[in-house]
Amino acid sequence: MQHLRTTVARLRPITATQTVKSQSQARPMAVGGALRTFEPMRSYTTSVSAEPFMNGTSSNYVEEMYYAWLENPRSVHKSWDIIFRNANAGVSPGAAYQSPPPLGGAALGLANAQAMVGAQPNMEKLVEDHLAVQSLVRAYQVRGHHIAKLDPLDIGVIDFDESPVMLGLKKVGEKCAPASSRCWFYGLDESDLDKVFRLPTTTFIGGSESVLPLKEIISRLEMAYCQSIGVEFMFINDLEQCQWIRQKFERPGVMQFTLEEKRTLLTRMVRSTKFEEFLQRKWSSEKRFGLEGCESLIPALKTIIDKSSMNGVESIIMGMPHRGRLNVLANVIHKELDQIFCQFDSKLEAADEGSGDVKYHLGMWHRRINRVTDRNITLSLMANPSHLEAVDPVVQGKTKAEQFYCGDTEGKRVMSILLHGDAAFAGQGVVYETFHLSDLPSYTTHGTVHVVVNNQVGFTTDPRVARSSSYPTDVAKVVNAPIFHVNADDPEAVMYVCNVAAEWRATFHKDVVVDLVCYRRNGHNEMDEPLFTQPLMYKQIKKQKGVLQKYSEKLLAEGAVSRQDYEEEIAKYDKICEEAHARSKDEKILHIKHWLDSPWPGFFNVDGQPKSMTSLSTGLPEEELVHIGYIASSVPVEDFTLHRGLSRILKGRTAMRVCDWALGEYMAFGSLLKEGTHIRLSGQDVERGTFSHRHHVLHDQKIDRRICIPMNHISPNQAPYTVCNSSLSEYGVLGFELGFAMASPNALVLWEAQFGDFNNTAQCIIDQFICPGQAKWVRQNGIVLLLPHGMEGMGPEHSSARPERFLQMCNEDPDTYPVSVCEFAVRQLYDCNWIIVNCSTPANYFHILRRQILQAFRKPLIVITPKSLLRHPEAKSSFDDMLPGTHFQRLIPDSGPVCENPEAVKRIVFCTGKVYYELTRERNNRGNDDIVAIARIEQLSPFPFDQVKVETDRYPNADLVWCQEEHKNQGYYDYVKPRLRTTVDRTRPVWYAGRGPAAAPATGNKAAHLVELQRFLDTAFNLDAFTEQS
Ligand SMILES: Cc1ncc(C[n+]2csc(CCOP(=O)(O)OP(=O)(O)O)c2C)c(N)n1
Ligand SMILES: [Mg+2]
Repeated sequence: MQHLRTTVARLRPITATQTVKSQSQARPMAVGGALRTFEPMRSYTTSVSAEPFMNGTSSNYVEEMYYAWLENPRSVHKSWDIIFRNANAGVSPGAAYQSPPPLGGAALGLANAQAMVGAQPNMEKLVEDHLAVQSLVRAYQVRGHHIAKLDPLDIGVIDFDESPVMLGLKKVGEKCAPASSRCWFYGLDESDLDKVFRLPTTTFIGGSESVLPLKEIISRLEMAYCQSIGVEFMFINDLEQCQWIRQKFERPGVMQFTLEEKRTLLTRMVRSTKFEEFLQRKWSSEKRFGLEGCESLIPALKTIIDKSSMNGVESIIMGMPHRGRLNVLANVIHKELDQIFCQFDSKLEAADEGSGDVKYHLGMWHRRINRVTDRNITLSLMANPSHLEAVDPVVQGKTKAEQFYCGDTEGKRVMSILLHGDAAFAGQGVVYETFHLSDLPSYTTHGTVHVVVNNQVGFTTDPRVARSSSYPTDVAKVVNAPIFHVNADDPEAVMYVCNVAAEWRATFHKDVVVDLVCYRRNGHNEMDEPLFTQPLMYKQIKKQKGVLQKYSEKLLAEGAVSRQDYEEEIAKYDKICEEAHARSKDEKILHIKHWLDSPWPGFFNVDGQPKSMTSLSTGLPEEELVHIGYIASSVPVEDFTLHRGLSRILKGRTAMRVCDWALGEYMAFGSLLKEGTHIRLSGQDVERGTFSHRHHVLHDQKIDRRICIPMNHISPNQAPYTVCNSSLSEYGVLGFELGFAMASPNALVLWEAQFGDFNNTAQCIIDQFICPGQAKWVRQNGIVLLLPHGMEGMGPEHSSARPERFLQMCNEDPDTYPVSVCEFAVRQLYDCNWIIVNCSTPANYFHILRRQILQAFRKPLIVITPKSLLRHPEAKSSFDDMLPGTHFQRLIPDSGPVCENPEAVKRIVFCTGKVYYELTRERNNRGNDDIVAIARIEQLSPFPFDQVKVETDRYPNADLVWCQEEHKNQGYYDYVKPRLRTTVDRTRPVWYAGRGPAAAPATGNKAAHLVELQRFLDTAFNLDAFTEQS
């Protein structure tokens, strides 16, 4: 009794500001198990609303009853039946009430009930008490998790009583409720405990009963909401979903398991626990980020997988951090144990190219039979860097791609599971960015199951200083994901919530979070001393019985397993580990290829090599260019009202045999689509294009949301074109597209930054995945980054894609002239970690996009794209430059008057990108186009040493200048200079014409910008500029 009292006192009603329910929403409700939709709350008429007790607070409750009564008069208590009948019959306000029949007693005859009597004095009390019960039910549903027994250590890092909300309530409570425990906040007291109350339709605790004594109501609510599971869901703004969750946790007897289920659970706990023990025994001084303290993670994941497989899922893509990763690989994905164990042998020789990665970062792909469902299931665990949570959007992108390629438009066959640490889940912004992709049409994966290993510590940091939210999972509320907190020391409760989570995902196709509240038995890794920083917590942990021990004792006591069976199970697994360990000693070579998370069947030859290493023409027949040009300039649907300005733009695309930038891109995309390559272009405002040049999605000016994508009307058998404006995120969206590109080599996946400057908020994806991905994890990736760049007086944040950073991360040696081999250019591409280009013509842009797909291997492609060149009258290409036989030009030499007498040329200015047009304009102004040559390096990385050498040899008397519009410490100078020097064998100096060094990428002052421009152009053409320095 004392316990009940305290509990109820702590569950006082929420304040008005906490009430989130919209009164005007349509209210679907479950009655008799079936879901119905009711009229909006306020739409009922009648005399019922005129009854005196229908004041603000009671009206909700009465309304619910009224609607239930309208559906079925027998579903409400007799007294209410009479009131509603009388009120509906037009009885005057206050006169509809009749004295109620005894609860549970014989029903009052209807005829009897027709006789009306005046309002009784206990009427108000009856309504109040029912209201109080309703509030009580709601309080448990909203805040039962505050007092659930979630923490195995019982150290209570979350103190709800001290949180502002609860303090406020306490004050309210103190005012209303005197210290005496007799008067409870809701106006009920001990004398009410045996009274019977009708249950509101928003609870399922009654099972088949619709009335219960108060005592039983409280006890059942405590069973549902205050044991090992804490359910956070009342913020969800969908009544059907709330009702679904309520019935999952409230129905009496939901938490019962069969003997077989319990034994399977015990076996899984044995494997999870004994795996870590085995590693600890064999390699006690190796870091493995063990799972001790959260061993129930393994049965948790297996339950989610079993249930999802039962619901038709065939492929699951998982992402996870370090904690328990080896255990997941062994016991969930079923990686061969000897392959895991041999990773602990540092003397193993790596058999693959690349630098590899530590064992707890590698990925894995495995198709197997799910033993519970007897169905095939493919599991992949994505390789990831140390950077916590960075893999989240990558997993989502790969999941989306797999769904896309198998036509799974609702996520019924492919799904993702993401694992998180408590500190990282709360702290890393990419978690939020990833959640925000979850319901967007072109990014949704139709629900992810998130599992948090909430060991209540992050490395050495206490949650009380690591986050401002109560739970580490609060971020999930932003997408209305239900959150199931569960004490990980109660494996049955863990299994139950995981089942519900998987069912939730299968039913609503929305995200859901399982928060495994656990502890970390060792330090952050096995070498760390946790007592330095968490002394009290670890004193408690040292006393803590292991979860396997606790659970096995429970099952032994219940008689669910015998001691002999249990011990045999342990011995069996130990033998499996020992045998695998013996086998692992025979491994001499480490094959990182065995750790691939995304196989590309058929793309490489049997030896894993590209099927071709020859360079191909990327040109197109004239008629194809004409056809695509026609599509690009037309609206292929009837009765479509196009914006007049746009009509003009499209018409401009029909100009004779000439492409501007947008049309060059159109030609590349259109032809690849026609050839069967799926294209996905994603990023902020990419549909129109930041600079209003692309217009791949046309909008009907008269009909809301009527759009047309002409690119999808190129040819009947073409591949689909996906062009999608993304959320305003770089980290999340670039990660997503990288994951999409990982799933298949047969798609051109492009991410465009709004301005190249913003790519640095996705730096982690660039640094950790795109640049070194192949070296670390063997898997190639052909993602394309389009980064608008150029110094145009737009200020420091709209000028630079930071090419210097990309260039600095190239794996090429600047000081060694590469050996000349057959197909040198292709070989170079094959060996590089990424390709960086800055095209100066639409034709070259067209070729590089096509080359990206037509070459027989995949490398990330970074394209520094222009802004002003999009409309520059000279930045146009003739169809002649795009016909069969033409290809991407790594370097565009000067083809003007300098060619007539190269010996007379005094200077060769090398440059890249848009500055070429500024240089030629200046040269024309000066009229020295016979003595200064200008060569454009279009492919910066790999550096076209061979072609640069042709140029330097062609002009033997010219001095060499590198000209760039960027500041000296930025742009390309530091990258190009040593390569130019290597090309000429350091026989000639390389001079610099460009802006001086600076901290910011560009000035914010337009006039200063122009002065700077003129100054470096002067230097570039002043033949005496460097005489003093030479
Ligand atoms: C982005 C990032 N910042 C910092 C780190 C360094 N680091 C590694 S583990 C860790 C603590 C993680 O805590 P939590 O997420 O709770 O996982 P746990 O180790 O407790 O399982 C930190 C800070 C990292 N790996 N990634
Ligand atoms: Mg932690």
